[in-house]
Amino acid sequence: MTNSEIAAALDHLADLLEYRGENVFRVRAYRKAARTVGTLVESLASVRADPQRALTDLEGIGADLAGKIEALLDTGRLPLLEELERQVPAAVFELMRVPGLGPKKVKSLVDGLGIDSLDGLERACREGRVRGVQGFGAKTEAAILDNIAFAKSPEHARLLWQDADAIAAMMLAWMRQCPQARQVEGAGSWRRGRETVGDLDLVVDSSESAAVIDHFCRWSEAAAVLQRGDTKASIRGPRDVQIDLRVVERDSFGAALQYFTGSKEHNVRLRSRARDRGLTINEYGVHRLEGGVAGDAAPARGERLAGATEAEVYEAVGLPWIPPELREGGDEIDRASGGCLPRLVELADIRGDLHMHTTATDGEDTLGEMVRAAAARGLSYVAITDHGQRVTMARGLDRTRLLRQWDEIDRLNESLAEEGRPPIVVLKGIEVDMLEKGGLDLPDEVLKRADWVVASLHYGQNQPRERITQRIVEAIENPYVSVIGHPTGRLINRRPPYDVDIEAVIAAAARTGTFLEINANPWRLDLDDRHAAAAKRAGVKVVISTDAHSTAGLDVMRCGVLQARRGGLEADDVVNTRTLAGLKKLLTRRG
Ligand code: DGT
Ligand code: CA
Ligand code: CA
Ligand code: ZN
Repeated sequence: MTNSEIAAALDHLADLLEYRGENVFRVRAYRKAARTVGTLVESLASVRADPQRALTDLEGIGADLAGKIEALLDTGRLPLLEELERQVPAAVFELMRVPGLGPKKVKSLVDGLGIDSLDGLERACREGRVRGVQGFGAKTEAAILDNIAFAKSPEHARLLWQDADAIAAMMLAWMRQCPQARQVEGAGSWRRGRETVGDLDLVVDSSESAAVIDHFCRWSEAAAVLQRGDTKASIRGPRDVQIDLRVVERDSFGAALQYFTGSKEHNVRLRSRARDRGLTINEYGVHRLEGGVAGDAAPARGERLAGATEAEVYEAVGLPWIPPELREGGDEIDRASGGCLPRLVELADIRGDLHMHTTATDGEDTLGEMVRAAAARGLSYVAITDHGQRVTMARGLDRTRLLRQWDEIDRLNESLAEEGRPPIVVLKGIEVDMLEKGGLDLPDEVLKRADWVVASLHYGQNQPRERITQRIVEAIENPYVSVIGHPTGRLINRRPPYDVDIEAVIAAAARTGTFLEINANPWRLDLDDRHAAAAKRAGVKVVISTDAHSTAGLDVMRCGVLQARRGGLEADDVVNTRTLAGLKKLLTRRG
């Protein structure tokens, strides 16, 4: 069994246990294990076969789960799962995949309407039968229809960038071990930092393409060789992702890297610019067009001008090198040509992280562990922003517990200042919830004592556009709110954004000096690149935050930085590139 099959089995087990109302911690343990297995790059079989390692070394895999995984590896079967499958209707699994349909709702639909498939549910919604079930209404019915359409769209089968990146890193390391490969680079949407990746593309510089292709196809994690030619090959890698390889000679490497990085739209525009200058550009290089310019039927290829590096390819058509994150076929060629390319923000510019959770609410690690992990990552300040009391599922903080946490932060800051130079400073924060009826879940007289307030909308996401927009604008206008967290609420591949007038949100943020978040969680990346660019145009400053729920969660900052770069953001546009003193100055300007 492959990792994805085992992850699916564990997820399925969690679904069935949840449907039967079993212990939530047990359900959560299976889900966590499914996530670990599903995002693991090497195969479980090879971890198990390695005498130096054990399945229980993997995060969230204890002895019981390791036993289940071994059973799956050995027999492809899991008795507990088979037993549960006999007891629970088959459609439950499919129905629980619809965003917003938890096990309780699915149970009501199955018991109430005898729904036995996704198509059956779609039909029942269209016929208006779902609104008659206890706990459902016309609005929920419409939302279910939207979400079925969303879940069915093929666009949502793409890998998250972070998951593709784990595979790309391993593949690149393998190919760099190939003695015949002089240069190895990843291209395509992975290199452009798109939020999801369809397949991985790889360009290798070598004069011995047969040896390079042999090496590529011999990769231990290749599940199958899909196609094999003289200078190109494709394999199916971990998590079923396709990997395309192209081998070129040294003097074409830059041209091939440029071509296979794309995007298609960017390349089309670049080609047309080349034609206008009597040049032709393809994956082998930039050449002069002999005796002709644009419009000629078949001009011959003349003198070669560039190809070894990307920089010289762009230079040959009169442009500076354009960062891959900007190559989406928007206005980047005009901006490059006018000398107006932004100096994009970099991970190294980031000095602080202003959104994270601890065990006080739904985080996995304590305040002290989170802060030390942030310091170890070189950050000079963090804000602790556990949930406010509305988020009952996460044991959100009421006033008393919050004030107690802030005392704990005072003591921590004192002991950190004694230990370290330069110390990391911990800001007293909170992630308040925008209530369904308007207002926030903690009073202003508490918020005004915070150093940093994130306001987010987690409940009532199906409300109409005006209502959602109004709730967010109201939060923006609260003088104690520093930033709006994940402003559209979308979860990539899982849940569409709530219906919000993002332009009105950006305008209100500009008017009041409130910041907007780029949530760096790879499922969120919210604001996205376009919204981030719009925020910049309106003069709104952006905060890139991890929203970490564990120390490992602090590492997603780079995903948020990538999204900011795609939006054309510079260090100055991003609040948490400031020193702590600079951040405080920005905040007082708001007050
Ligand atoms: P993906 O894989 O769907 O996430 O997106 P990409 O951008 O990686 O697309 P992919 O893998 O089909 O192709 C990689 C790059 O190769 C693409 O961005 C541009 C270039 N390319 C591929 N096919 C064509 C084509 O027919 N015309 C042009 N101009 N470029 C192409
Ligand atoms: Ca690709
Ligand atoms: Ca491809
Ligand atoms: Zn959060």
